Amino acid sequence: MTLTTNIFKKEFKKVFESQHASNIKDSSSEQQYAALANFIKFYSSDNWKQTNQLYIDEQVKQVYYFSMEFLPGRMLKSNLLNLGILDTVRDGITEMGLDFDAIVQSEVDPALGNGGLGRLASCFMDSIASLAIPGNGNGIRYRYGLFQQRFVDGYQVELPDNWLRNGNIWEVRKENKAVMIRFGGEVYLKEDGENKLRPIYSNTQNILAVPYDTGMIGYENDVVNNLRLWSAEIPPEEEINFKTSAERVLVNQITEVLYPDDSNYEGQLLRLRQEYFFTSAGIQSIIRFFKKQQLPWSEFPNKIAIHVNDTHPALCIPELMRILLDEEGLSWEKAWDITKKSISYTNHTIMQEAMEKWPVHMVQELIPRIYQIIEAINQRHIDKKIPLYGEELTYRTTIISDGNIKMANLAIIGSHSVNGVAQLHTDILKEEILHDFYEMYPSKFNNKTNGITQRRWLHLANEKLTQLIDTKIGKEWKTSPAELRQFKAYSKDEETLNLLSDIKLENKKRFAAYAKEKYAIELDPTALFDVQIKRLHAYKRQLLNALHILDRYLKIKDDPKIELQPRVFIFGAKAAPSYIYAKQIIKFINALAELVNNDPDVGNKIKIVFVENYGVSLAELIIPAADISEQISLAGKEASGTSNMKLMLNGALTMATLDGANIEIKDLVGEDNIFLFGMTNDEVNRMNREGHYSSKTVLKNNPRLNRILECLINGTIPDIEVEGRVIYDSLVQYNDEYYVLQDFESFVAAQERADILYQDKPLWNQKALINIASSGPFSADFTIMRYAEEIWNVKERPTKDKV
Ligand code: 26M
Repeated sequence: MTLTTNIFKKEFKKVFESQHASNIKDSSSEQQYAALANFIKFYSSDNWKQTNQLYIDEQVKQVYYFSMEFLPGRMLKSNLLNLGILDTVRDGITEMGLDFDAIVQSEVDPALGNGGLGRLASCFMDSIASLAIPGNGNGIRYRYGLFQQRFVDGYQVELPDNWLRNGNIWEVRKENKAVMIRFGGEVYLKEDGENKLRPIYSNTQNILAVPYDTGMIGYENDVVNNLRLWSAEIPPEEEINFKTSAERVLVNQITEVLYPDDSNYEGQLLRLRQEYFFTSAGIQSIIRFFKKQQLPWSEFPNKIAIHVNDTHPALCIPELMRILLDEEGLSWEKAWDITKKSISYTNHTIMQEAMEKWPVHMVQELIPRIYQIIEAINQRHIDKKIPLYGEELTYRTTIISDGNIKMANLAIIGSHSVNGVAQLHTDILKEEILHDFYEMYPSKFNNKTNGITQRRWLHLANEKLTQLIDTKIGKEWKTSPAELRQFKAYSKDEETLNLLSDIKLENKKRFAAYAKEKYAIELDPTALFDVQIKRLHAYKRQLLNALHILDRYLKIKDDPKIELQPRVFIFGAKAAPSYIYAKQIIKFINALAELVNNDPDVGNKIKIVFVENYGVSLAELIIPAADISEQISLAGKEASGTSNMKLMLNGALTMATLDGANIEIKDLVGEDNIFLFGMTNDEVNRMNREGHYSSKTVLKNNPRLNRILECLINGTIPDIEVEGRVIYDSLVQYNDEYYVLQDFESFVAAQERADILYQDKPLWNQKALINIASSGPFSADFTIMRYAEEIWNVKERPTKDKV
């Protein structure tokens, strides 16, 4: 059935009235949202069922993407877009006298992830479905998502994110697919009748994992894949065994809340519980599905690919081994062969403090059988590799050392593929961080540069720009993102450039309206909008950005008549609640904003907006309004970055160090269309090696910078006595770990080049257009095609339309 506006209006009214027994005109936008989401869920349910059935009937190979985090963003509009009914429904809603945008905005944005890693997982789900690849997500249904951020006197305050308060229309609870997860107790191995060792468990605590499924709708291809999120419950038949309320609390705790730390690993027992809970549940449900097909076990790797998103789900490896050995009775050799062939692993960070390791005693107590298997994997690794590589190298690669289990080592040894997320990152893994493993397994290592879905990040977030591109080069880029390069043909076309700049202005006005309403800040939409949006971390150097603003402020104070390109500096960043230094930087930037925004000498030359509670929805508002994209991490530290790609796709020019995917952006747009500054990775390495860096010397030779830093401690900025001192000391006394001062001069110089270029509007617009037209290669569609071909060995399914 093709949905026309009239049919839609009639059907939607029916759905609404059956639910509410009242007139739609008298309802709230939340109620209208609920009715519309239900309508769409119903509308897509046939395709969901049929996609699933087709995978069963054709016994196709399927990929399972295991991730502790997913950040899907609001789903109403993206589902409408992918179903091909966005305009029909929007027209219908409008004709009914309802406010479509208000309905869209009243959906909650599920924050089941921290940042880049979680959003990448959701971009991948969109591309997997849109490429008609048989794929599934596997994760945790947290009762509370990432904390909501508020500022109180400029300090970050965290509030719980009760995202399920009004229910979640997209999910379907599948009680019949629940599985049991075993924790704790004792285990020993006993010979069964057939000369095999079987584990005998006692005193275990059994917890029920109940899946909630959400359809992942492909773009105009009738595919609906599945995202399965697990929730922990007390098994009804064991109610009696959970006697104390403490025991009950423990169960509910497992899937209660997302850990809000994306930078610093802490060995918390509850986190380990979460990791085993969702990997065991996912692996059990895969095994169940595979067994229904009645194929020999040797076929398992030909039917199933299991991807672990960072090491968080690395227990997939011993869990799959456990089931194959203990429950299915396979030999170690067979089980190990199947496991390695099925599993692949992505590394997302080289920050040592984020590398997961678990104390042996913790794993032993919580999941004793899994510990035995990890120990056996470790021992076999040692026995096999010593004759080949000698003791020294081999002992540097063991899974267990110093009483800890190193999860990256487990993930590498137990998989057939290890990938980094940008070329530089992969090179650093191969040559430095994981070099020993690279010597052992050179062919496991490969690069898969991250990507983003152009459907959410251009089509939905920037509909005006989409219209312009559609009229110039057609609509093919939505499924063939390489087509975006055709837009380059308009880089000298005055009319197109003017339209492009009109659209940017309109998007900036939209953000300005938000800032006015929310923060009562008046922004000049013709100012240059300078954007840094990402988690707050020292290595990402929001501090460098802030020091540059302070530099401008002092210039204005010295000479209030100075002519400066007006700029709006936009920040969006959450700090991990335990990351004190990051929170101090937030306070500093907020205090600076307070000072600068209210100083009459400054006027429109500088405005600072630090948005509260940055997340996917705010990204969709900010990114289309950006002129400059701040990607200023210390070279070698940011694995890839993905906001860099989203901002480029929306016509922002990148202010960049040669780090992560910035290098690939530079290669695509050319050095004339990006602002580069700062040390390279090689230069940073040399400095680290030689150990000569002295931030004090940098300061001694740079009185201007010295004066800027003094402002942190001399009262220029009110109300940062503590924070100013801590930040000052981190730069001066503790020698500036991330080379903020070293890169400062070249950063300021690059910003001056940006100011000058911004005066030349036609040239600026031309460079913006070249950025948009060069961003096709960063579509997650390409990234996923490479995963599918080079790692997972899964095929695109010919869709109904394509057959
Ligand atoms: C680990 C242990 C305990 C609690 C939380 C964690 C944890 C959670 C998230 C650690 C790291 C987490 O995320 C890391 C991350 O987001 N990395 C980013 O991944 C992006 C996608 O590949 C890259 O673009 C970014 O450069 C990288 O920083």
